[in-house]
Amino acid sequence: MDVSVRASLQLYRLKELVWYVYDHVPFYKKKFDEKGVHPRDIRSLEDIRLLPMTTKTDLRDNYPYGLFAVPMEKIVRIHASSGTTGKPTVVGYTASDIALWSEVMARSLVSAGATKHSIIQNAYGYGLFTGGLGVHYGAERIGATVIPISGGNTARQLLVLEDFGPDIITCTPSYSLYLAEEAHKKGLNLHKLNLKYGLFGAEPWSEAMRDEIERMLPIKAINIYGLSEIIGPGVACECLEQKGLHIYDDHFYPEILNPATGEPVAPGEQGELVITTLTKEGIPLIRYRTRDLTRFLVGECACGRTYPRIDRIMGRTDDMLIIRGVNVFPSQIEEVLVQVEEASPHYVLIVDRENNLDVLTVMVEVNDRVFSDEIKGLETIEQKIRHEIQNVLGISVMVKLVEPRTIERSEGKAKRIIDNRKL
Ligand code: ADP
Ligand code: K
Ligand code: ZN
Repeated sequence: MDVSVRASLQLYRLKELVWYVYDHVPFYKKKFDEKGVHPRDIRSLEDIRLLPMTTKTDLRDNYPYGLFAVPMEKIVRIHASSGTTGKPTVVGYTASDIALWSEVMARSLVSAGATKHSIIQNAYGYGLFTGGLGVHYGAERIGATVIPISGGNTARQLLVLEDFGPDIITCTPSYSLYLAEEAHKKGLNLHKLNLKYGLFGAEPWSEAMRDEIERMLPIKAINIYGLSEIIGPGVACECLEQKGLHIYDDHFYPEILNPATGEPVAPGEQGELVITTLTKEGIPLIRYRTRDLTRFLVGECACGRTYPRIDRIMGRTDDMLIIRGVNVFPSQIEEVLVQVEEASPHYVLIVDRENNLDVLTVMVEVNDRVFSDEIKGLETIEQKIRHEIQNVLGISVMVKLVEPRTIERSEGKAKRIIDNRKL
């Protein structure tokens, strides 16, 4: 679509949207009123800057369904991602939202090389996490064949890779490398397989990592981006040019703002990606702060698509860690620790990548009263903490107890994270 034609479509949709949230979401009516802005004030796309922003905290404060714009009878699906309180952020989809999601995932898959002849090994997790079902519906939408193998079970993944002949694999970038290494160990020649393309996302990765993946696997590695608050995967995706991610701005209107001032950055400069869902029904969001840092890439893409392009996500404005695709905030771990009697709130999170899989180690001081040389006692405490964290986050971690006052104290903001992963 011509950029100027799309601009009129966006404006039309934006106007509809502001009326829709004003009438259907009390939270937004209140926010608009407080800011002194009314739906009729939105006359141009630039007027979007008059609108209030929405944050993850707003979602959490209205947990679980407070920001839904429709009654539950219209919601056909719930997904969720983790949040700092240990409670997840909940999103709901109407039938038309599922159709929209399928559409943008179909676009993503096609731009990554898929056709109706493709066989797609979908190794994203199926469940509350949006990765699995997002790819699944997009693949069905284009008439491709989906193998819904979900995440994990590496031996079976390799068997399917070898025997079912998929030409596309979808998973986190780190898992693709892990699979490649395991295949190598088993003496499986990946270059003899039918694989051609990989669609990777849900965690940050770099050009260096892309080179590594493309060296280990006979594929083009394509970057896909999304977040459950906006829709899930399929907000933006690279094309085969591999020069930035096309963001589907007929549905997800992007702004890149200075996170401190909320003002737009200069063209091509890095800032926080803020997205307005132009067409979503279940939980429409106005100017949602993703906390993901990126920049617009200038110029046209050789593929001919006219969607704007964003650069790969370069970081976050908050301290969220992504461990094997799962979002983890240090505060979630802290909350577990304060409830364990023998643990102190002094801790450091160390993230490593071993065999291409993320390993999170929680190093925590025991409190004065309990430190003993008796290894057995310590092991029990470690196990207890490990178990509790697993319960809250749904991922396994390593726990290492250390003596009181051995973790460095800081005078300012505590340094809680040592991330040794080289992206
Ligand atoms: P989903 O359930 O769609 O993974 P989450 O809310 O769990 O959504 O996680 C979304 C976050 O994951 C994003 O805000 C971003 O930080 C990260 N993410 C997703 N895709 C990518 C990507 N391709 N590159 C870097 N980070 C990504
Ligand atoms: K994620
Ligand atoms: Zn392109």
